[in-house]
Amino acid sequence: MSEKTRQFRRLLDGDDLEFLIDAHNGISAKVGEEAGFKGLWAGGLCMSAQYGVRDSNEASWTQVLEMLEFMADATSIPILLDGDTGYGNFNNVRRLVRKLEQRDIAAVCIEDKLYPKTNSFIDGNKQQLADIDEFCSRIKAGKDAQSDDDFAIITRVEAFIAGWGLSEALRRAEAYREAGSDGILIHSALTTPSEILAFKKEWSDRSPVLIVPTKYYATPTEVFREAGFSIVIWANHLLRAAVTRMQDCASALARDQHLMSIEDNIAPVREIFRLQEASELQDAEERYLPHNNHEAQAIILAASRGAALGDLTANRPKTMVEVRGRPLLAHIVDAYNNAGIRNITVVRGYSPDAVNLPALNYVDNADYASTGELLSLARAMEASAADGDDLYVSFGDVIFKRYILDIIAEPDDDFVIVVDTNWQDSVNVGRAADYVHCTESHTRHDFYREVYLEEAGEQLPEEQRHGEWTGLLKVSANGLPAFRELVADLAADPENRHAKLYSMLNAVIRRQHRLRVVYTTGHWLDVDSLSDILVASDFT
Ligand code: SPV
Ligand code: MG
Repeated sequence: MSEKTRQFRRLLDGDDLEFLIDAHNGISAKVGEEAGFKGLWAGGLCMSAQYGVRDSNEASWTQVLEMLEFMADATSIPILLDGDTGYGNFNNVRRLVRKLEQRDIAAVCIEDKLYPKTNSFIDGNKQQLADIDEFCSRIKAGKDAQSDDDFAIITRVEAFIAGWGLSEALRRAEAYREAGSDGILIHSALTTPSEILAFKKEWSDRSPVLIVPTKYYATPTEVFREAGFSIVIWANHLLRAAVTRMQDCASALARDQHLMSIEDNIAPVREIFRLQEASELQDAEERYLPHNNHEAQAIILAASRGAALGDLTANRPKTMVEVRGRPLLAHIVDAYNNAGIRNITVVRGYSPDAVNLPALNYVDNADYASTGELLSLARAMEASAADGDDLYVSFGDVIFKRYILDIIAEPDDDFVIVVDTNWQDSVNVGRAADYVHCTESHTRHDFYREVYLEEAGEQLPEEQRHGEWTGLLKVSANGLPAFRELVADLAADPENRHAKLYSMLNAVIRRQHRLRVVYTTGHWLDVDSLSDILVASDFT
């Protein structure tokens, strides 16, 4: 016996008004379940529409079955299939029921029309109803075919749709009930619930009654509850929502020919991975595949207080100042985590006990007040895990969007930095910045050309500036041993006690390594002042 058939029975026979939402493929089924629905309606309209065909049995019943299998596998709640007319006569219905049970579908609804059917909202009153006795033979054959007692066959009365009145609807519903139907779906194309309410009043509780309020959508749900209906089916709303969003997205892309206008308004790729349960596969790979112990790591330099923030940093360093209710550091960690980087080392200095987010490695630079960023990096490199995969370095007061990590991850050079083309901003607000001079400036047309660093410095003359370094550096697994050695050598030189991090970039070049530059414009924020905190609150 299937748990899903029992779940559906509880919805159908229980005292409360219950709701099903349309699902038409695996991902919409999952979205419906996650929203809290206790059951799904695999409607003919939406199932056919997702295949791009009409709701007129243009998709074969086995094509419907194939999609149902994905939907059932993706979810743990019952699915009521809109089985149209049963795809033929009694013989087709009994085969359908057996195949549905094999795929863990909890129930099917068949309507009293002829194959091939037409959607009820298209010329309803031209539609021909099935002969009552012939339709009852479909119900009986279906009930006899089911092997699970809890599998339910709902019968849909189309009398109102076809222009018949209440007495024909009741006569048919009663015949179907006697033939073994487990519930009646009474359908109406009016904009008011008058027909279905009149039916329910007369039908009373002879068997559960289901409704599809697509046309009488303005009716308060309380009316359905008070009338004693069993199940309300929101029959096409996920599909319609998806179509609207897809149309918006497609026309924006066709118009702008650029992804930036839509990227932040659509589900991130990682949300798709989550819905697909990609992490389950990663765990399985851990269990079944030979191990590769290497994992990208990040170092966040967060030792300084950030005195410019005044009282805000009296008891905590700048990296713990809150933006949108969470410390800056948490936003930075999120960005790394979302890129799959979990091995993160944070260098603490000022008020180290206040830097206490979970799942991070900490290294303390007790001399933070009398040493520079380079020394903090050296401490972290001494303490951090062995070589083997890429290393990312960034500052504890620089937040960045996913985009920044995407563009720095791409090149397979040993050393890569992200540079903002808009260096003038730092001059306008009088903020210290690490300027860079590169082999080429950024141009929109040739943005994919390979550009390398030539020099970095706070005092770089204006005419030589191609951008501002964001503080983000990636060192490849291949470049890491040389980088380790270089940082250790620099740190050992007393001259470098106060050195800023950009001096390390110049040292990389002096040792004849190529340092690749990828340009961005925006998508990151260096939080130095109170006004930066305000800007950061809008930074999504
Ligand atoms: C469906 O969702 O496919 C239905 C309901 O059968 S309706 O489109 O209202 O006929
Ligand atoms: Mg239908």
